[in-house]
Amino acid sequence: MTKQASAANIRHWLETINTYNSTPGAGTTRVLFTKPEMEARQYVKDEMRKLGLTVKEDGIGNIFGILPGRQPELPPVWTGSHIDTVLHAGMFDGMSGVVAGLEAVRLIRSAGATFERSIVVVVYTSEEPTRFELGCLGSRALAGKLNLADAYKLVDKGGRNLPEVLTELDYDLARFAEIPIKPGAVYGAVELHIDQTGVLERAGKTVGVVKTICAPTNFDIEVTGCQSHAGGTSMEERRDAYAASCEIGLALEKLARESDSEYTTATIGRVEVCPNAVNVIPGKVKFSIDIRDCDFDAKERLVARLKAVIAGIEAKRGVQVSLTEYNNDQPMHCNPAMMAKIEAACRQRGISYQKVISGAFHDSMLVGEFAPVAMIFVPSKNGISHSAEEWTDFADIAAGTDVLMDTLLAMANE
Ligand code: HGY
Ligand code: MN
Ligand code: MN
Ligand code: MN
Repeated sequence: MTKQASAANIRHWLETINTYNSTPGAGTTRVLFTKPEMEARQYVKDEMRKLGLTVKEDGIGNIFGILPGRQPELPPVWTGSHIDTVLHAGMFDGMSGVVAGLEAVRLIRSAGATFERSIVVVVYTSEEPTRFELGCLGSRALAGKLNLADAYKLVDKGGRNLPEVLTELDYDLARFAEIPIKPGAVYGAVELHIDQTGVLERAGKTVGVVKTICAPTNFDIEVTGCQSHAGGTSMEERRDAYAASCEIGLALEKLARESDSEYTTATIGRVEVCPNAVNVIPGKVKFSIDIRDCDFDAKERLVARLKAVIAGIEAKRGVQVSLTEYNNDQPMHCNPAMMAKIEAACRQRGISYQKVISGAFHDSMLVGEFAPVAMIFVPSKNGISHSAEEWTDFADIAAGTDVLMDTLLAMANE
């Protein structure tokens, strides 16, 4: 189909969603099930209905906007992404994929295109770990990897667990068991997302065809030393929990840099120093570890090496280290046939593209547990994301949407 996606439409939807924000003037913050996020959900559902989509929602708040095909009993084709954000974020991470899905189905409808399988635009609940420290809650539940018992273990900083929050919002917990999707029940899922690196921009390419989605392993780590006087305790006799933590951090960075896999990252993003006082040697330090890799075995090898390094630091410094793994996801390889469709659409439209790896995880990482997946990346300016500086040209999202539309239509007629 030659129809061109409208950059103006895409801009309008993104700018309107962006008004639902709890930190105006300091980037965009739309945390799961807070007022701005609920308002944004309502706006997207209203826009889906204006497009003639049938709107449904499951027991964890995944939203489905359904455009029926001529054979709606066949496994449908999905597209979509998330509308929740990290703190002080930009306006494109996640939202671009939802809006591209809306624009793709608008074009398909207005062109009167015929297709057999239904096409569904999905808003996945809580892709970001912002509220409950674990990402992809909606897609994780769809993949049967987050049941109600697991959900009770998710507690936010206010001490409220996910089922409590869902109940307060009138979600029926009895429906939680209905959420998982059986393998084969969805024909395939294509997600458009911003690149969140500088790879496409530097290469001068408009579209990234994702080969593999890296997966995180997450730890909470607690280092316990001996809190004591900053002046009275000599350098030889102190057991400094912060210095030990720094040594662990630098060792982790070195292990990630020296990894033999195609793409590895390791990040310490959250640190708490106790008692956090100028003249007291920290007795306890708690921090997060986020390790990503495109190869699960390489990630496991890195974790084993890290644990060996930590044992050495414990002995040398006389500290105790507790490492609690609370998540260990599998990297997701995208479906080659779907990737080929995306590439064919790019070639046919004269849109430049290249294959890429996603260092960021996405809902497609979990959706791939029950359906073949593919992702279409569009360039991030200066490679910046998870920041108010995040930017992607609307024309690039429109080009990606054209490719998305072609791919969805091709799959819906298979
Ligand atoms: O952390 C991630 O990769 C994603 O942006 N939530
Ligand atoms: Mn409007
Ligand atoms: Mn993100
Ligand atoms: Mn995202």
